[in-house]
Amino acid sequence: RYNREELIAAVSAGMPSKRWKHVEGVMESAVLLAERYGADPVKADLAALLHDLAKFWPIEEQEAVIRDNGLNTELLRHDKQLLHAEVGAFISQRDYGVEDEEVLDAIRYHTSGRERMTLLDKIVCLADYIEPGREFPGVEKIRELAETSLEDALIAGFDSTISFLLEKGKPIFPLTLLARNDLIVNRT
Ligand code: DGI
Ligand code: FE
Ligand code: FE
Ligand code: FE
Repeated sequence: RYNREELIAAVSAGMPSKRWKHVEGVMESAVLLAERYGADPVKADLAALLHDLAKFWPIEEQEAVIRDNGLNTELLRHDKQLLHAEVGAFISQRDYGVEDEEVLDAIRYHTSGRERMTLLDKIVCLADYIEPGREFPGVEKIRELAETSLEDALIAGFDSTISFLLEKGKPIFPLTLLARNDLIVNRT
């Protein structure tokens, strides 16, 4: 079992310092959101710490982890940017001993989202959009929404990703559409 300090050392060693800064920002934002919306801040911190651990692995290695361990091979036919989330969840369990399914799912779905996202899924996914170092058109509006509605902010986040993909003529992973639809339909 790794303690937090050891996880920080291991994860930060596996990525450029700029990406590590992003991870620190996601931890900070995820803990704030957990406190604001009644999730466990310790779980939010752990999921945030691990969420991008595989982001800078060579794509072939990410593909190999998915192929060799019976993970979701559907991902292999989609954008390579989606792989690191599935790989991150698997490595968190196998190599870092994380057994908490809530934490593993929050890592696994932090990029794509999914239908019926848990509170922790939403928090990690949103923190990834709004951490202090993030700069993209519309991020300020998403930060503002995050003050009052986790769901509205996350919908705005998915909207911005989907618009970006449309503009680039790229395919959209079905789970992202399902996640957005589900949040809208169940909006209170
Ligand atoms: O790993 P990060 O850069 O912190 O953020 P992320 O894990 O949310 O990855 C987002 C990237 O994934 C972004 O550049 C868009 C790309 N992407 C490609 N296809 C899809 C997608 N993101 C979503 N949500 N859905 C897609 O279909
Ligand atoms: Fe990511
Ligand atoms: Fe994301
Ligand atoms: Fe991230």
